[in-house]
Amino acid sequence: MKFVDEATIDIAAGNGGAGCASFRREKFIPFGGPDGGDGGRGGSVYAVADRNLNTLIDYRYARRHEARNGEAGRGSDQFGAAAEDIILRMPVGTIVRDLETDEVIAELLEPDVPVLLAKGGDGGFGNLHFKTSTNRAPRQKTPGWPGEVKKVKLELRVLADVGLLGQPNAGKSTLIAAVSNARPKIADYPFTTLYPNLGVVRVGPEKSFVIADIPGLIEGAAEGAGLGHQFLRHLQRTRVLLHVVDLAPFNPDVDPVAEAKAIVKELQKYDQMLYEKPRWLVLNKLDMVPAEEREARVKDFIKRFKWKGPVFEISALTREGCETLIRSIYDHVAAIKAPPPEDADVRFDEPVPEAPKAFQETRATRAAKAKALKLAKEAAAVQAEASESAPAKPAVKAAAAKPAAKSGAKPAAKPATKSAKAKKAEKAEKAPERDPRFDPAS
Ligand SMILES: Nc1nc2c(ncn2[C@@H]2O[C@H](COP(=O)(O)OP(=O)(O)OP(=O)(O)O)[C@@H](O)[C@H]2O)c(=O)[nH]1
Ligand SMILES: [Mg+2]
Repeated sequence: MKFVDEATIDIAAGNGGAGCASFRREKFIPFGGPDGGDGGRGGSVYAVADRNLNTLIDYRYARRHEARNGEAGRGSDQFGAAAEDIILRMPVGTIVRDLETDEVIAELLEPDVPVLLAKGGDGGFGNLHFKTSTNRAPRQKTPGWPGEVKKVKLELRVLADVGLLGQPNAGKSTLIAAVSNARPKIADYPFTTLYPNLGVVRVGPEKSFVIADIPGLIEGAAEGAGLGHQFLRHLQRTRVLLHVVDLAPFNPDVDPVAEAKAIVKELQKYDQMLYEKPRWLVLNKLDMVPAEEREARVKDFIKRFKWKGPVFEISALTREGCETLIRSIYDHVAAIKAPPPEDADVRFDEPVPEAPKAFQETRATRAAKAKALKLAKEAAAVQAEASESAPAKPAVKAAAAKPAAKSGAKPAAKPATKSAKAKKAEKAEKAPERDPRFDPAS
């Protein structure tokens, strides 16, 4: 099936049905009252990601998707039926954008989760809705609300953990075929791969990651050379990029360093974020390099390419070095995917809540406290003097002195309670006298 990763479609949700104004008319039932029902809701448009789809080709052919309108209300208390919603199935990883505002409406990352794209209009109200005790024969009704109409752009960005990047013929498809279950076309001419291929790499039981092979990139791709650079969008969701370099080019005049630099330049031209993504260097076709030359050639490449990141030396054909590569990738991807450590129990390290404003110490209360303390000290000193002259009942006197000092120091506390009492009394006075008619005694 043809791979299509972009499409523009029109979607239209259904309008709500109109409300109805009608009255009950029956023999021997005069003034039957209003009985016009509400209109039904219009159908909405939903999008849902489907694991079994991998292209947007369907939306190149069917470009308009409309939900039906809600039914109008009728007499005899009949409400209109709501219209059915329509569900558009798209590949996982599709981004739905409003074409006019360029706003992202939905990103379909989870399969089988419906996302609303356009809401159907609500139904109008029938006159049944407007009846009140004072208006028993309402003639009002409202039309249904219109459904949302949008022009949307669908863009597919495949969901993969690892992306392969490199010149045509670098051996990207050979690598993905060697390590994953994908079986892309492999041939010794450039641009064999025309659309992204996904493969699942199984590292162990329950341990796997997804790898994406995309078409080769060449210098000038930003200007449309080769297959252009639009398919680089499929690398945007990956967590690490593998820059595959052919270290034994068929044409001896070709310099792998210059080619690798050109790729990096194109990457930066396409998207700065993609350029800054973790990138690992994978030097391929080492089986073509004599064993004694390998080390020197790899060193020379790294030096001239000014590379400081991780380097892997492999041969996709003989699968030499592939095991180390996929284990490193798995460790990297698993570390990123690992859920963050669970938060410690908040009950034990929650900050102590601040005292409410009413209980916070004000300058006045602090001054009052200090005054009380001073008075208490003075009383204690007097007490001590008295006990020196006559040591009878010292504790009782001190106890008597303290409350006196305190009450003297906090003059604000008593009026406050008093005022509350006074308020209560006032309220009691103000309360209207009970109606004697309702008094059970009378
Ligand atoms: N000797 C040798 N040949 C390889 C190796 N890897 C790939 N090749 C050959 O290189 C040629 C191109 O390989 P592909 O995997 O199609 O390259 P590609 O990067 O996918 O190329 P495009 O899809 O055109 O971008 C094929 O003939 C492969 O057999 C390797 O490690 N050693
Ligand atoms: Mg290929």
